[in-house]
Amino acid sequence: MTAATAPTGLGEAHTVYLDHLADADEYAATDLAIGLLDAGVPAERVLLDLVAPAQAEVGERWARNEWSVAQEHAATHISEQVVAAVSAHARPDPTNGRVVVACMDGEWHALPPRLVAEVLRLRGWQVTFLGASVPAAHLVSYLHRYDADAVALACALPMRLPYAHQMIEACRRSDVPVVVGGRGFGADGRWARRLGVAWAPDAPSAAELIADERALRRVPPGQLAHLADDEYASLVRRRSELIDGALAELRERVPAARAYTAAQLDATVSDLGHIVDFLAAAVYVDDASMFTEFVQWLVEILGSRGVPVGAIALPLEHFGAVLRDFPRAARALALGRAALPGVAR
Ligand code: B12
Repeated sequence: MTAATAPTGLGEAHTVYLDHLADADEYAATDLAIGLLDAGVPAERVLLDLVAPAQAEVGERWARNEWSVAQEHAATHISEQVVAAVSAHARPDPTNGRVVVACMDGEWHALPPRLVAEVLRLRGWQVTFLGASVPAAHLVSYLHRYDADAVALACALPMRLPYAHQMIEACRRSDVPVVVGGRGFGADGRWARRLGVAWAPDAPSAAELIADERALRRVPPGQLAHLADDEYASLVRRRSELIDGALAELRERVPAARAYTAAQLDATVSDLGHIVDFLAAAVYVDDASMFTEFVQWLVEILGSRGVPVGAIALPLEHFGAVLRDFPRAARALALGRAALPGVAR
């Protein structure tokens, strides 16, 4: 791209940036971002109004099966490089305290909290970014060593919330205030409220919260009394048995499933695992809407890959029958089945 044609406004830049991601053109994407900085666009805007929405669009293209996993990986790698280039270009002087930003254990979506980390840095915080999947014990010992004023924890997948809760509690026990964020807590943060932890919808709100320690610590307690009924713990204990049972029934009722290749079998086991994990997480926060939202998402993902709705209906029916004595799981499964297209309500 020549200087004369380089976009200097974010609106126009968005489309061009996505084209660079589609072409896997790392240099062009980086030049575009740095060009915007040179044209006077603040670094925070480049991160949040260019890179972040482009990544969301990458996700939509993957979900619609327009982009392969390889194309998504290439695009994400480039966005990570762009974030690094923008931060290196800005290099703000730290004037505030120390913040650690990390992904929950088992969470591989490191780019969203990386954007949060860079925005905090731009706003004067001394930030250590620990990246993807940090084990709770290691995080806690790091917080002590680093003498952190706050920790920001990311969770992109609702099914990881039970683990997220363990990590939040571990940080709390070491008396470091916690703020959480990411799609995993629900678009309105309702599952963060359920866990009793401060939540920020985006990086600027996270920065404001962290600057106000009293607000960060003044959070209503979680509402998790229902966990006493042991339903969540039993579901977790029975995870493998549930997956094996659903797979056996699928093979019995759908002849084609008996001829699955190893890769198809792997994908099916992984999908069944996701169903059980989302169900367990919905039971953990006692909110069936988490499960119905997941079912609607799964219908779209599998539908765009030519997988019929029956492939979801069957395991939901199976789990419904096996878990009939689990009232909260059974309710979520019934609502999940009702959310399937073509199912009479
Ligand atoms: C890139 C990507 C990946 C990469 C991540 C690599 C990396 N380095 O980050 C990889 C390949 C690892 C991946 C894996 C998976 N992914 Co993925 N992924 C994405 C994608 C396309 C982009 C993520 C991103 O950068 N988003 C941009 C950020 C900026 O958006 P954001 O989350 O809204 O962030 C803002 C706020 O939420 C908030 N925020 C975010 N984090 C935090 C943290 C804190 C502390 C705070 C305060 C605020 C905050 O601030 C941000 C900026 O304002 C998303 C699509 C999407 N819409 O996000 C899917 C997406 C999140 N992935 C999805 C899925 C399903 C998966 C997999 C399960 C796929 C699979 N079958 O294996 C695995 C799970 C891996 C795991 N265990 O973590 C789904 C989740 C759907 C659901 N129902 O939950 C999505 C939504 C794709 C889709 N459209 O369906 N993924």
